Amino acid sequence: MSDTKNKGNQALEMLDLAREKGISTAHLRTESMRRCPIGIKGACCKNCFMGPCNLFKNEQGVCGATVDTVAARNFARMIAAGCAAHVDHAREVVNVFIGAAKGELKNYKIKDGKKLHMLAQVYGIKTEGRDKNEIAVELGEQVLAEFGEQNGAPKMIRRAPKKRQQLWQDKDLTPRGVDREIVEMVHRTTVGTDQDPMSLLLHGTRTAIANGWGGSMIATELQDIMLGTPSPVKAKANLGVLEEEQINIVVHGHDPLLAEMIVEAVQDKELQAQAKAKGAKGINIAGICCTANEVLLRHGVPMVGSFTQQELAVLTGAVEVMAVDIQCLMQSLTTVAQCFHTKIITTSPKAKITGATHMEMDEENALEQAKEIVKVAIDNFPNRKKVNIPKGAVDLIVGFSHETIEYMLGGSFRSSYRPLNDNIINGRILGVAGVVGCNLPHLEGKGVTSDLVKELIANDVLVVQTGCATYACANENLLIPEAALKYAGPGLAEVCEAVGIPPVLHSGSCVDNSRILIACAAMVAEGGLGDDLSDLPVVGCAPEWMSEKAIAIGQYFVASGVPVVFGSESPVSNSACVSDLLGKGFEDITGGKWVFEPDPHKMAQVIIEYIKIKRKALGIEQKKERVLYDMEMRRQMGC
Ligand code: SF4
Ligand code: MSK
Repeated sequence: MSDTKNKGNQALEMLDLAREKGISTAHLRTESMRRCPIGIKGACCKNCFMGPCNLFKNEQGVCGATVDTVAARNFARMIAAGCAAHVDHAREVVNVFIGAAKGELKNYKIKDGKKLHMLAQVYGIKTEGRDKNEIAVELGEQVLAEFGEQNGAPKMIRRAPKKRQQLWQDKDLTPRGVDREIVEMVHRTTVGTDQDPMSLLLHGTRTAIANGWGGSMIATELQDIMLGTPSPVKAKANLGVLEEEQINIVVHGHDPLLAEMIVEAVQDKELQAQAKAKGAKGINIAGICCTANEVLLRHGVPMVGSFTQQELAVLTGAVEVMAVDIQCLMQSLTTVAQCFHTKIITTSPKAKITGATHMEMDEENALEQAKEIVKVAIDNFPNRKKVNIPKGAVDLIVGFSHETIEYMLGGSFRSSYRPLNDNIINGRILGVAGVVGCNLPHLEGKGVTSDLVKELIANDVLVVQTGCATYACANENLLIPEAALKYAGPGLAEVCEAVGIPPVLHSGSCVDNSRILIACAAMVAEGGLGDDLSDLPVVGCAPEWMSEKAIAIGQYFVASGVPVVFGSESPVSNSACVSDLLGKGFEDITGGKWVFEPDPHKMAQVIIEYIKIKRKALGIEQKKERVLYDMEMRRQMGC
């Protein structure tokens, strides 16, 4: 069983050490940082140099832009930036995918033929009698061209329910290529361009759809085809996964392409022997942030922590190398590393950090490069001084891709979402909440995410999880099947026990929120829960969001008809008009809406209330007795 001795306190333990040593971390900086009272409300505009203008104190900026325009513009720019991060990640994946299919990149292969064929169908690519690599080249090239599509819609949106596609068409929300929409979003928000708040937000919506049902979904699906579609795997999490007697390499960021190779490289016998020759008992690899999520759900590589643990991992003094790729990398990593022997290695030309060692990702020799990184770690081991690794790690089961959820709940006989839908209809499961997103340093150890999740599962809400929220819940032992018995309501506990799953299902990284969209579309297609995503008793939630990517994700859920509840403050609170548009305004257009609520108990109540409203609309508000299928009924279902 898990060692829960230090439950939730490992970060706090390390922070005491940071204070003692006088080392600055995000947690300590956030204590002394007075957040800008103007920016926090979405009231600061710096889109031209007549400003920056303070729209908290003034009704208009120098150019005449109103409080509402500035709030909408800031929000829309966050969407554009978040989408850009996901899409540029996707682009790298597609380029490697094409190279792998052409046989030019020897370390990457087309692995999941089933998923390849499914996507080929979405893109109208002929598969019969064709080699998988030939199909993959055509798919990759189509996808790449689609990013810049000037007129047509991304083909992935065909995976949304028909009614949703029609709604987007009717409301002029069907996007073009995602690059096209991001560029237009940035253009519209420049001084003196689009000044109507709803017009700005609607274009933000097109941009977000192009990302959620395009960029992010492409990253997820092509990564699965190349690296393997996840299935459940047991793993460990916490700072305690670092090994005192081994060489520790931590992978961090979002792009799994190089991290996959490092996972392979550490198995190399020669490198293992070299590690032993330096006095280490072996080589341990672990992850931080979403790169951690990627290697966790494909290989069970332990997770050191989330976004807020990155500096703390260095503070243990036990990390020989932290190899980072893109996104959510704290610049302070190199400053903290200066106090220890840790080498911070940047690997992307798009994410360099002053003071780090740069070893640029070389796709053609990725495994060789990964071995070089491992060698740096081995050579650095003798430089290690005193280590302070908190004791204990928690268990977790991860890897619930939408295919796995379908398989586990539907069974090997007939994989389908039918049993999930049935259990929602009969009331055992009240609804589903995607609890995703970041961690905030000032909320470290306060249990905001885990308290919210505990309240949801106690009310029979099945939770699906991605990103750094995973770590917060793993730390409270919520990602193990036993959590169902301890925390879940009787209906959810019964389902979890019957299937052998935790009440909190881990589905991957930030880009993998697209898995939740696909699962929702499959629930609609299965029948019995309405004919659009907005009919489902499903809610999205990011209790500790901080990244622009979270806003981009939130907007694609809202665009898809799914309401989202975000913690912390609203970034548009200076404008009652924009706050209304993001709430009631979008509810009228797409069926989704934004709610900002910092209190975890109130967040849970908002989610449960919304789920109950949807259940009532579906006519399933009363718990129904379970119907046991006899052979005839199974035959009728096509089993
Ligand atoms: Fe001020 Fe307008 Fe310039 Fe913004 S765009 S900084 S509101 S003058
Ligand atoms: S890493 S975007 S802190 S989830 Fe995806 Fe975590 Fe948020 Fe970065």
